[in-house]
Amino acid sequence: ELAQVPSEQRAAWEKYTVPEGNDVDSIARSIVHHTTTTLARTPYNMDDFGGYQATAHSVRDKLIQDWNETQQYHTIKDPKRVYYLSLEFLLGRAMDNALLARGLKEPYTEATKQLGFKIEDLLEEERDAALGNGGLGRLAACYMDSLATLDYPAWGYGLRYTYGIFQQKIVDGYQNEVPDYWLTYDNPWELPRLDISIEVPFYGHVSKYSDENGRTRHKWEAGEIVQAVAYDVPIPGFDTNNTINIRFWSSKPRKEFDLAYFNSGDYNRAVEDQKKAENITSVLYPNDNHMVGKELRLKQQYFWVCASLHDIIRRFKKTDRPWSEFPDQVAIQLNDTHPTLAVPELMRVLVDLEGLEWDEAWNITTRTFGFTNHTVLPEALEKWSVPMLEHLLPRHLQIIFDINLFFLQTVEKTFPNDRDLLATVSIIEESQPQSVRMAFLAVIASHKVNGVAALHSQIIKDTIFAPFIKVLGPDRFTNKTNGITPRRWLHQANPDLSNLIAKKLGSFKFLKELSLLDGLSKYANDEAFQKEWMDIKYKNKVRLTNLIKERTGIEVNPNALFDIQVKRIHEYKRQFMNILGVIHRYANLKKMNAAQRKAVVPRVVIFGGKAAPGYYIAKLVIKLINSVGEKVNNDKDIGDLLKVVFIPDYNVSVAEVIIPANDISQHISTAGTEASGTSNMKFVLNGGLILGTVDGANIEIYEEIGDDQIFLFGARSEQVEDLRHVQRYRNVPMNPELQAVIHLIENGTFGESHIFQPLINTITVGKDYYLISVDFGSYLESNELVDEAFKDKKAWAQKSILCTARMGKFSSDRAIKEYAEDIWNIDPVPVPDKK
Ligand code: F55
Repeated sequence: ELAQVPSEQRAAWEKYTVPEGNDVDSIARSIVHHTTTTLARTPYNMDDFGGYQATAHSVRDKLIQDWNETQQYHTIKDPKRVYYLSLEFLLGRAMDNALLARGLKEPYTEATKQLGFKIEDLLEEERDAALGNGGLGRLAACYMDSLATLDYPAWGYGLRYTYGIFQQKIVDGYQNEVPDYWLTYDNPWELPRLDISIEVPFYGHVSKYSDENGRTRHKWEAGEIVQAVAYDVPIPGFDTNNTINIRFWSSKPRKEFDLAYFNSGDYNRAVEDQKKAENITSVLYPNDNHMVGKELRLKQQYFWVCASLHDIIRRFKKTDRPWSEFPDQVAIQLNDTHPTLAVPELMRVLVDLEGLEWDEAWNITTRTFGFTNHTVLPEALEKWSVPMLEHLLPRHLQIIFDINLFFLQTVEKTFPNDRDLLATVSIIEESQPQSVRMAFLAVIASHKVNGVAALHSQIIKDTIFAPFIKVLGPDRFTNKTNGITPRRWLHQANPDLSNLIAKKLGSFKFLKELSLLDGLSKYANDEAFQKEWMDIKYKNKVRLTNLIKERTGIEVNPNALFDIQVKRIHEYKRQFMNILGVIHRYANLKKMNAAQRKAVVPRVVIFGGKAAPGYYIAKLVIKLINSVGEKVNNDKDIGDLLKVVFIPDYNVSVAEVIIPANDISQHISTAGTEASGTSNMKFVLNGGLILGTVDGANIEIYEEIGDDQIFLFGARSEQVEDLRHVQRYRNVPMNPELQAVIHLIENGTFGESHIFQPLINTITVGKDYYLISVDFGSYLESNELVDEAFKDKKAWAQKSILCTARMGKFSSDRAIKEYAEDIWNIDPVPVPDKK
């Protein structure tokens, strides 16, 4: 279907296809070229930002070439591909990652130096691509890196939000949100594909007709059509040619002028409607683990799913295979329930548009989809109101009801007369109004459903999906423990440590085979190596010290124990318990005499993270942290013994500075609430210990690194239900240390106490849903063990080395291979070198 270059001109194309060199000269030439042409600037009018832009365009050129080769090769080979559908991709910066992936960091460093720049300064000019909330979006980014690096033929599909996650400013201790208008100065990492556009219908009604075989068919006549335009972002594999694609859709008004408005002369109305179309991809919803039932969000989901599915189908159709082979060519992974409308959409395409029988269509659908669940928190489980769905997507609602009907019929056959069972597994919740349980739809339509850590995968089988084990059998459910990419989270974020490891192990192979890190274990006790190791840790702590000074004005001592909790602010993650523990520590210090203080391990407690703009309690936690910091940090009596820091605007690029500087990090969710956690893996990979609960991936990290490297405390997930009951209905006296801490807040030690009353009420007024008062005692004990352990510098260095050495399991490469083999059934397709 591609228009070919006529044979007479082909020689010319070959002749002028001169590959650009990767030597310093060619690179400098391309940077200057982009300066004068792409940017229309001159050497007399350059700054670091211009330097970054020109360099980025030069790197982009290289990625585009690899990307082209990859896509052409895949088109010829036509292997089964995986499509990762995610509403969030939290990619962070691209330039350093691309340079390291392509082995071009050195010549680019030299070339930019010759032009008068420092590469570190240029890298700092790049804005984060922040199209995600937290763990779920960053996981998608790590998975794309692994898919590319392991040579899989894979695509990501997402939305090109005009506004990513908001920027957090701290004003008077409170969080303020500033819109993240990230595309202001153009984005060199995307390729606009204005030729690839898909029409997405909304609203309207469904009509019935008889086809030539007398069969009843359905036709959806849309009331509104919006255009989806593709923007492609290349994802380079590390040390391989494979360069895969994330296709981000942007909504635009339809090219065709709406004749109805034109004819009625209602120009203003026409312009209004065009703006509404662009609105669909305006903004990322800033809630993590919380669903909001807004129509615009539902529109985003269908817009994205419809465009993506039609793109996938268009690619499949190029090879003229029968529909029965669709699942042999296409695997689609649903990243949480957000893309679940892909299920009724695929059914609609197959049954309404392609004329397949329902049963065959359903067979194709279930063989195509896999579904990853990321949470059991009830408020995060997506439910869409039936009337809203009916209005926006009338045909999809009918299909969902049909899927439910046929499913309940099979259940009824195996378990006759069990009305309760039918009601529990029904996709439709009989609420007022009715609603669609998206997770149930995703479970029923997928051949595999996975949780993201061993405990979490067990919990979903025991709780939210328990009845489906009975109905569908146990084989549909599986575990895929999360992973992180060692390229970004070790090599890029902590280059000194990566280099030291390579020196010790003899190569950088560990970056693609992380279990090789195990080779460090035998040096864990080697004093010379310990010194090199801890010198790097110290340097990283100095780097963070500088960032803290720059962003908060607070001066901290890099010799202190750096204790870090950075993640979205949420009650279940219990940052509140952390700051209550800090207050306890402060009160203890105040009571000590000089001799006692001498024995204290100085600690810097570091927080970071965004609260959802509408999450009142989470925002109060931020205020409390800042108020405690204000008091403690300015207490002359305390000095370096305790500092409390809230780093504003936590994001991927800040994480790259924070994580390598950790001595210990906190992952202290109420047992059973944090599905996995992934920052825990990043911290340990960078030689940090963990203070954590027996939750999510902490458990598997413990199994790998051993109990000398991790401080676990608190109630176990099996106990949580009973404990909640006891908290609620029995008159349990509060832990006296916690009582004392609350008293300090209430008596105004940290400023006006009435501000914090609603926060205090969450643990005092008969509920304490997240069991802070239950775990507080063991939390304080574990904190003391941490202090003790840190006093023995040699033992600590050994622990730090063993942490890194034993993290092999948590590479996203391991996770992706498991997905590829157990769920997607896809093979690597290595792209050969250019001739
Ligand atoms: C965003 C929007 C909605 Cl509607 C629901 C959830 C989210 C979201 O951001 N979830 C999220 O980040 N979940 C996290 O996923 C991680 C990757 O699997 C887990 O490690 C983490 O435990 C989980 O909370």
